[in-house]
Amino acid sequence: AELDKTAAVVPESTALVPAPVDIANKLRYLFGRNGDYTVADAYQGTSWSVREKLIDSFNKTHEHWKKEDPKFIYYLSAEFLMGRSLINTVYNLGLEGEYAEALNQLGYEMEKVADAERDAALGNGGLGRLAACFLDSIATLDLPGWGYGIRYKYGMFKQALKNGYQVELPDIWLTKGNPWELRRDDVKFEVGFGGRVERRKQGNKEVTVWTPSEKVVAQAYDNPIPGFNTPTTSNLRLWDAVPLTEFDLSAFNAGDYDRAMLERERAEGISAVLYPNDSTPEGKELRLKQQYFFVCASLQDVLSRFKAVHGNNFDLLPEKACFQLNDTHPTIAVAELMRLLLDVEGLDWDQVWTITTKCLNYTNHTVMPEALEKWPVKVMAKMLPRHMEIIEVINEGWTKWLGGHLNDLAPEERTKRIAAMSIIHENPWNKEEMLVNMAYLAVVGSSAVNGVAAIHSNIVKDEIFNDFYQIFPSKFQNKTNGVTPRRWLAWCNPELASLITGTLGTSEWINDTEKLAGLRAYASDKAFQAKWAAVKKAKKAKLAELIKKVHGDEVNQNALFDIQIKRIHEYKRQYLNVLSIIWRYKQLKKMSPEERKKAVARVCVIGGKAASAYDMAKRIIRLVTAVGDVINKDPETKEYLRLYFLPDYNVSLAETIIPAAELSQHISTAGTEASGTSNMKFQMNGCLIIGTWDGANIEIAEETGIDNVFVFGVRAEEITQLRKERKNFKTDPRWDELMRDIEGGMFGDKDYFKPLVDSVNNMKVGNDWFLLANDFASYLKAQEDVDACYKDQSEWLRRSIMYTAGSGKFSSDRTIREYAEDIWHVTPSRPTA
Ligand code: NTF
Repeated sequence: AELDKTAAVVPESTALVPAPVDIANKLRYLFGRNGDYTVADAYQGTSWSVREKLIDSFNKTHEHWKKEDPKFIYYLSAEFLMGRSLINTVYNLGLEGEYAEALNQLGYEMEKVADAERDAALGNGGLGRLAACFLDSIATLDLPGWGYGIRYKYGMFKQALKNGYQVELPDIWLTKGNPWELRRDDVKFEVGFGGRVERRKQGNKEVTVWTPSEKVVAQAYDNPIPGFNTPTTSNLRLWDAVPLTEFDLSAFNAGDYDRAMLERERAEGISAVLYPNDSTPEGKELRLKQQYFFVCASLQDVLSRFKAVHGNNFDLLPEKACFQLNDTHPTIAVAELMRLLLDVEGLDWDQVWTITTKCLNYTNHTVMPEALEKWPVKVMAKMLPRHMEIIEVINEGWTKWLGGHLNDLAPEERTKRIAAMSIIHENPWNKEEMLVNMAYLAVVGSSAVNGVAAIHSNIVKDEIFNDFYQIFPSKFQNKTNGVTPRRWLAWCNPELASLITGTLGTSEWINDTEKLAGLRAYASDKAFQAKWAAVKKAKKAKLAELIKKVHGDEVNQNALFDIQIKRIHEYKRQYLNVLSIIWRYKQLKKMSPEERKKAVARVCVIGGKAASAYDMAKRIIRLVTAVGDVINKDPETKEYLRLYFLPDYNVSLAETIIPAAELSQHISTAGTEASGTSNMKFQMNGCLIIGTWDGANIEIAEETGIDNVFVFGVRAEEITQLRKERKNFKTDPRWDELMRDIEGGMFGDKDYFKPLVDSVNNMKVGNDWFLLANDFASYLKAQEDVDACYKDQSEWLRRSIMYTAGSGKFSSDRTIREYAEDIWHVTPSRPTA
């Protein structure tokens, strides 16, 4: 075996080959092309060339970290919504000049070439994109840290429209290979499921042996993550599920070819698809399998590296590694880390519990009660029998401890409280069934628990986990979300970035967004406003081009571009937006041509995917397209109002839409949107916000100046009472009129829209859970304020500049610094360039 290893000095990399030659070489030797390149070829050649620089930086960083052995943060997440990599990599590595020039020599433009890349869409929405922004900041801040997740073969479905209805198509994103990943054939771990658990005597010790009935292999793929303005390149390690043996040989020899192939399919099925649900978990067994699969492989991987350096000194583990659980999806890590240290390493329960709780932390991302994951005990006991045992023992200890801790409560009260806080509890809808509450397991098993915006963290403390908060107040924290200013301002809006850099006299704001505050001094400067407006105009022209491409329509580029892009969800209230658009349309229809000329023209864009099984959300999409069909064709009004649904909203589409937006809508029922992060991206790009007093909108308003934001609607504290008083609520006559219009078939599809009307209009039976009717009047008023402000372009531009100037807080660098200091206790470790 020794002979396999070379002792030779490895020569330095090929970094000195000029980029155009290198691109041509890649095309020649990887793809067999010699001239006559297509844009897609240019993308491939460029990416495979850039990849090598990326790997050089990746290797240097990891050699450095290996030598230094710093504490690492591991971000465990079922989703990473990375989007495209070429532009981000080239810019983060500072190679943009070199590669733009190289492509020019070959006859191509960087932007067009970059457009040939497919999005890596291994996430649903906010939670997955946040994870991607966090990786960018972790690398940029030189923090030793990796992401861990699943390499789904099919990411988020592609959304198409057929006659105005959503249809879902598979996202086959890997067909042309993926230059941004590196398969690690030497990094594989077995992951077991099912089977039985036995106690065996080993000397005078009793040991527990789990013999799974099914095993698969987790194969590692590394996705290097370049930091900006630093030599650090960190890593996102994704696991692919493959069969244990290439074929089940015994079955194959016995002539049972079908069974051998089934084995393969069963294994590959684990990492095949991303569940396309946002905010509501899918209680499918395969989902639990996916969760355990990536958690088990990731923990084994970390422990094996730890052991290679520190042997069995596991008390040191919390000083070398910590794990952030991105929502409850990776919560099985509590039981898995226990199992590995107890059964595989042979440590004692108390020691293992201390280590485990020191290493883990949990972030909650939603208050939707239906989103808190609960697995039937039966399912878990069958798939993960040893973990179920461990969770039972944890829960016994926990409830017993609670009994002692709560001994000043009256006995009845105490029993009730303990039952309410038990990790394992009855299903309230089916008394026969017991459930494992994954959020409670995460809270009990973690050192820190955090929400993602100030208001949300308060709801976490005061409502959803209040019982736990009373016992462990210091466990609960807030970490307001952020977004990377690289992708979401500097790279997606280079025109604005260069205006900012020119004005501030430095590009340091890209690493230190607080410097954007320097723009406040120019907010009322007419000459600066004119330059600011020119950038917005250019970006609007690009979006207009896209609308033309998708819908075939020319739009009025002087109109206000009014945008709502996010997952379609009742709590996000796209429906309320549509109602106000219909109202606007009806007002325009009543006006004389002269009056219309004075109205503010709007181009409204709505985009977002509906979970495939979310019927109401799909009806909302159809309502958008149906209303658009009527409005966009109306010769009287079409100069003044348009409504377009842009299909297949994803990261790269957001990169085109956000810089062009003038008004963006964040209108969730107060108390329902944990944070929102696109609001931060819009803010950075100088887009005004109309929104409720919810999620991060509140903090954005604080930073921007509350008078610069169009705030409307009831407050979170009022919601419970308003829901109780639902039956007595008197709707606005304008609302009633709109309900009659939709019900009466003004937009066709009467029957299809009936459930939508009923869902908000039948107050008698306690409908309209998200209180659209309550906020309707104040929303229309806020929209009038928007129009009035837009008529005063200088005031509008002043506000727009104030938004960007106030966005400093919402860089994910700030968020990650807070995690690093308050929760992870990891410090920067930068390799030399
Ligand atoms: C989302 N949660 C929230 O709905 C957003 O408000 C928030 O900005 C992001 O998380 C990121 O924190 C989810 O996607 C999930 F899955 F938890 F419902």
